[in-house]
Amino acid sequence: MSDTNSFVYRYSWDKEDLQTSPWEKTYLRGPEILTYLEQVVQRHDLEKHMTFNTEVQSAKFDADKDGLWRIETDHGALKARYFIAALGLLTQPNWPRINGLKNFKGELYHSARFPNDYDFRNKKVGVIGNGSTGVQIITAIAKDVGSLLCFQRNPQYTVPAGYRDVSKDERQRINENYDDIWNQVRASTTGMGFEDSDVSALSVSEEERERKFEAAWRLGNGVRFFRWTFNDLGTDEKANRTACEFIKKKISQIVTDPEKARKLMPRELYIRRPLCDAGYYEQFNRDNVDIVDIHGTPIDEITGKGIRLADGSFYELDVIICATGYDAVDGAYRKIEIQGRNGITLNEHWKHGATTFMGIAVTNFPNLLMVTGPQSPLGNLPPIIESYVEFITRIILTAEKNRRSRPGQASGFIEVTPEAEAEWVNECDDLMTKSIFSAAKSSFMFGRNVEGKPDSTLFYFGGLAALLEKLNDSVKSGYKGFKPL
Ligand code: NA7
Repeated sequence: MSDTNSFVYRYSWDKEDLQTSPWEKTYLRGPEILTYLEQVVQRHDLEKHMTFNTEVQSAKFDADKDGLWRIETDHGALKARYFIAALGLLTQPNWPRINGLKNFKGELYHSARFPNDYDFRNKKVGVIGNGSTGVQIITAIAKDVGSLLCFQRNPQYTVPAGYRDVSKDERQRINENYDDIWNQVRASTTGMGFEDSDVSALSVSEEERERKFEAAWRLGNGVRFFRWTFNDLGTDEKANRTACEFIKKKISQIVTDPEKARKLMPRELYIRRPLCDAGYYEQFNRDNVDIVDIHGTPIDEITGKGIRLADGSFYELDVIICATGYDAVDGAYRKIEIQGRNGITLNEHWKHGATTFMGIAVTNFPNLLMVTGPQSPLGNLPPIIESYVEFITRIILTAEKNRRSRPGQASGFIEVTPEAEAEWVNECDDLMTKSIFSAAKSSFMFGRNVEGKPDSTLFYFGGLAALLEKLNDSVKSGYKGFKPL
């Protein structure tokens, strides 16, 4: 389930579709999102532009011959002037590196490749991981499994999602105010359809703080809990701790077994991607659900029959689900051999961490344009994607116009300057330093969840509104940051 309100988890440019599509709940589930996308494709006759089941293996820029990209796929090669990569932030599964994983004789799944049909009734199921996905999976399957063991390294904070029906009145109000809603989305940090607070958690009384947190808890949504309540949970440790204490109190109120409650108590600050759920903590009141704390006692080995911890304890299982996340952000780019000027590869350019200019372009990779590449904002992706697509469309149209007006001359490229990229990287680092997120030890926001990956700032913490301003400034100034087109 997406945790963006369903009325803004969609493209903004088809108003008729916005007003007539049959969304009934506050959030969309996976199959509904797929149906929506299929309908967009049908409605706008897009399938003729698409080729499925084709994997790009390499893309090489040929500066010497014709300045085109040569793209090799498992179904043959092609040439292109512009290489637009929209590979997704969360597409490359991160399998845990655990001895013997492949030896497991039962059912083994990764959450990113989950089967459509499964039957876990009467089975002993183990889930490794308790981020957004682990929390959702545990909540969804707990009631339908024989037993469920949650192998948990770092418990996280999660709040109710607020999944419920959208009333007729609400729907009407939304339909009547679409323009204002999207204007607000584009003027906000996360683009999720709610206002950010401008009040410090430390500027109000304890009672007022409780009241606000309680209101957010009832309303639902993790990101709203984090940003709509107070403006400094992400920047001030003391403010952040007030939210931690509120959620911890909820955990001890909800979870009846004190030992389970103790294991579920987060030890870190509230500095990961804010989670929400449809009754996660409640699941631990079931007799068939328990936590295996693997923080001090990591998994040593997976055998044919189950999971063995470093202290020798063994858990027999029929099913293991790895909800262990993604080689996020740059993972999918790194899998393709992408080669720019002078034979330099993207992996070489990103030796110390993935860097870009505004999440779009990389020095020495002319005409490679990324949609939500590394160092783009965190938040509601549809409006972020739209912002990039609009910018990329404009810059290509300008580049093409210029190219056609100079026949016979060497054509210009869309190519970012090293200075602009360095400036963007500094800004991303600077914003990250001002936040308290960087203390999260294994967060995918810095590539720390994948062994051997460089530790670097993979997101732009400035938000959607700031990105849009920068994109618009660049357009207005004749594409500041890029070499003359
Ligand atoms: P996340 O947020 O990266 O969470 C991965 C979870 O898996 C997290 O609890 C990790 O524990 C755990 N993990 C990863 N590797 C291991 C090993 N080797 N052993 C034990 N536990 C492990 O991925 P999600 O899929 O939940 O969410 C990613 C995004 O997808 C999310 O933000 C949404 O936007 C959609 P750790 O915390 O590192 O101790």
